[in-house]
Amino acid sequence: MTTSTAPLAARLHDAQRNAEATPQLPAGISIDEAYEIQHAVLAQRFAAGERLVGTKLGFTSRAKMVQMGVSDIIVGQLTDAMRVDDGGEVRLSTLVHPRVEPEIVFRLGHDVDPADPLADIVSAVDAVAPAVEVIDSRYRDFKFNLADVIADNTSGGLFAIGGWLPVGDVANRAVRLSVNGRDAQFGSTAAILGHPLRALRQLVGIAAKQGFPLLKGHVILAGAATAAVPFGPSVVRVEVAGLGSVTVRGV
Ligand code: OOG
Repeated sequence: MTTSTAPLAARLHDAQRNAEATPQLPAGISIDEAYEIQHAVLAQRFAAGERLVGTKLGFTSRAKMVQMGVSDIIVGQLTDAMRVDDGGEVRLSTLVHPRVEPEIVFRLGHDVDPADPLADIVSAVDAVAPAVEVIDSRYRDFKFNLADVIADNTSGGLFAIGGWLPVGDVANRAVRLSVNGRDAQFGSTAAILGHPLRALRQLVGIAAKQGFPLLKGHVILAGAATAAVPFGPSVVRVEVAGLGSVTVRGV
């Protein structure tokens, strides 16, 4: 990379803090360099007192790949400051151009060592819940390439989690996202790589390569099952058949 990581990370961090869009990164940044920038962005949040609470996968469904024109699985980081209570409010002015997505989320009951070739992340999961993710690209017009979006913490914004349940069959559950009571997106957990547990297995490899810890209590967003929809002042509800629902209100 010709440009050093630090100024790019500072620019992305400021864009997030000030809710102001920023231009895409210079061309030619590799995927490894993009994860380095992401780590540098998150380091600024950790220095400000935030805590890592999990990871999020992106582009695990065709609907998302097609919507954004990116077709590789990506991983971002979740901090405690990104968590919104179920039923809680999201101040839209703190975000650039937020969108919402329906997801399911897994919780780790014990640490997983991503470097261990025998690591079994599926058996480490102790609970599952419906989730709503508020994504927010820091790039103008929500336009980015693969390296840009990785560097920008994979458009990570905020997330809310519904009630935790023991992991049963999550293979083919209907997923519904509604806005002010009107249906906005329908899908199935099968849209997530054919089976959402596949997303977890993919995560281990990326975590090993890019230095993401997978720790007891961490939550893992498996990636949206449908395309995202713009988030304006409204009540957004995600329902996953058999898993219940979760709601956030944009104000
Ligand atoms: C990138 C984040 C994608 C997902 O669930 O696929 C993502 C974006 O679309 O801005 O979170």
